[in-house]
Amino acid sequence: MASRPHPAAGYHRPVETDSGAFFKVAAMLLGFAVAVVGFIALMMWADARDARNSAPSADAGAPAATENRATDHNTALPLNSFAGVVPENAQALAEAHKAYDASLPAAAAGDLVKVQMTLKDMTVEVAPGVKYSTWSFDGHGAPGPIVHVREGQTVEMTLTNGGAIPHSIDFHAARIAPNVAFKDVMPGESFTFRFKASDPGVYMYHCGTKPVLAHIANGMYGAIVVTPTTKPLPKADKEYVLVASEWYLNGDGIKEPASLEMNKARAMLPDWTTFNGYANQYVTHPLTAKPGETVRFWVVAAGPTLDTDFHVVGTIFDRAWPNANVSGEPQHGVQTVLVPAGGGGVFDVKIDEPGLYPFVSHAFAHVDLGQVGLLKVGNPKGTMSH
Ligand SMILES: [Cu+2]
Repeated sequence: MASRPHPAAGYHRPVETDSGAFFKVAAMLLGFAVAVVGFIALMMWADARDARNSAPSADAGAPAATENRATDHNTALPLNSFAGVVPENAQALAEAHKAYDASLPAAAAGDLVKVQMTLKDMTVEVAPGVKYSTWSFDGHGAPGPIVHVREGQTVEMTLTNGGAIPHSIDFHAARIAPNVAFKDVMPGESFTFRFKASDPGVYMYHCGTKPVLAHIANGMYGAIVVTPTTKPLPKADKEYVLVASEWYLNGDGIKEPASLEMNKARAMLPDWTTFNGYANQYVTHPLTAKPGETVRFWVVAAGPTLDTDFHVVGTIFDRAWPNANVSGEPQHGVQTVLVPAGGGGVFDVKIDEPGLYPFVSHAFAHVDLGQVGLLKVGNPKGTMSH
């Protein structure tokens, strides 16, 4: 094994010896340096501690401020989870719930499409019997209304702030100076801006007021579909819009409405994840298609933070436009496609065999938390076992 020394061994050996001595000295110096740095750090820590301890006496009138500083970014576990906590009559409540209409509305005619939304603080249900105090676009809850325009149309957006604090609207479909168009609108005021919908696809819109995490987590998001006209898509028989999002609750929301638990939002520990704002709503109220029809899903992941791995159980996407890049060529025969937070995707399925086909985020914690629905093809017998 060691029969033949490496040709360079004779050359390297003395160098190694020298470097060994060098490293010994270097290690000693380094050890000394670490000790000095450690000592300095200790002194700085002691100074900081003294400063903190003397702070209450310095601004005795505002002890709350000191407290807030200490807890501002505290995402320490455990955070109380209300995932899956529903009242006993949850099934009856789920059946009574009016599902968000996922059907893509017709695009408006003409060159100019006027869109008006009035922001409103309102209580919605995010799961059966689970109430949440949202800041909502247009008083419909979350997500906001589906906006549908054709490529080349100009959108005139008028935002009226009927809420209690400043809000704004950021359209991902727009190429526009955000400091001008997406500016904060004060309570009671309105603001109008225009943009040309030149880039087809499905895009998120959302409130962009700081902290954006809180405004999106509180329900301020929706989808705009820009149907391509330069290079039209293949015909679809049914078109549905799904906005995926997650909810972070400070209570179970059953006796009284929950509101945002910011620490959970920062820690990315949702209580519920949903399509169109309500857990499992299309399990109880499935989307429908006839056998052999082409169904198109326009999907947006609103987050505020988590992605959606879109998949339809029991079939394969005949066409998928990742990132909603409908100007490009679709992928064929793919199973699961990432829809990133703040992004979109367009998916065609053509299912011949009647049945119940779940659509999910295949990151399965999402399914457990409510991001699952059914596509009911034809009139199948029986119910979904999972
Ligand atoms: Cu807002």
